[in-house]
Amino acid sequence: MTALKYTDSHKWIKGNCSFPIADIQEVRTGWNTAIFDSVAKSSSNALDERQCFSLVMGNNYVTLDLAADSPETRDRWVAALQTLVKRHTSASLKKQHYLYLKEHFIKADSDKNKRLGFDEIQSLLKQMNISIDKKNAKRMFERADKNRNGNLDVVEFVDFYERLLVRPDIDQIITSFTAADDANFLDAVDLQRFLQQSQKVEFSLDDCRMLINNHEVQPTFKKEGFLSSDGLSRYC
Ligand SMILES: [Ca+2]
Ligand SMILES: [Ca+2]
Repeated sequence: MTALKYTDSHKWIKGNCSFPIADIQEVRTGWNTAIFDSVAKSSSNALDERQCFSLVMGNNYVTLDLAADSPETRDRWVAALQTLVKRHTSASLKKQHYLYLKEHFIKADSDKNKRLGFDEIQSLLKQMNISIDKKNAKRMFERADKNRNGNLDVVEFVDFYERLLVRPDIDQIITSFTAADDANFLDAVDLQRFLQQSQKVEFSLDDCRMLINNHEVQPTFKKEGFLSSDGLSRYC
């Protein structure tokens, strides 16, 4: 699913009634927007806050404020929408991750032959602050070189990079503590829960956000406040 389309007979949503999932920044329950704030202050208000929720949309954070016909229906809508948004975010981040690696690939291709030889890979690993001894790097390079032409194309390089950073323990932490289905990152709340339950240390959410900011290396993840397996392995 890529968009929501409003098809009810009520007319109080004017104009466009179709919204890309990608535009939803946040799903809020209750009265937590300017519109609902004015509803809360109105003496003629007949709405029940438990039935209300809002979608915060786009870069301008415009809100779409909605009321379901019961609190149970509201909760089902909110749970489903939050799952959709997290899944979309996860897919989008995977794409961004590929583009991030492709950008490194292009920069590392010093002779511009659209392939990386072992020397170019070694320079790139140094530039990316990934420490691995030459023998292991060579072994992994050869394993990634599927067509055995002595170079890595971009697909082989992505495979090489991901194998390089594979840490089953890190993947297990992310699978166990992420709140989103099949997500490949922890947000600050997930990280706080991991630190409390597994490391027995108490960090505030602000501390967790700072920790993510300090350890995440992928710009898109950092901007979203997410810690990838790459970032977590630099912390653990
Ligand atoms: Ca090259
Ligand atoms: Ca190759």
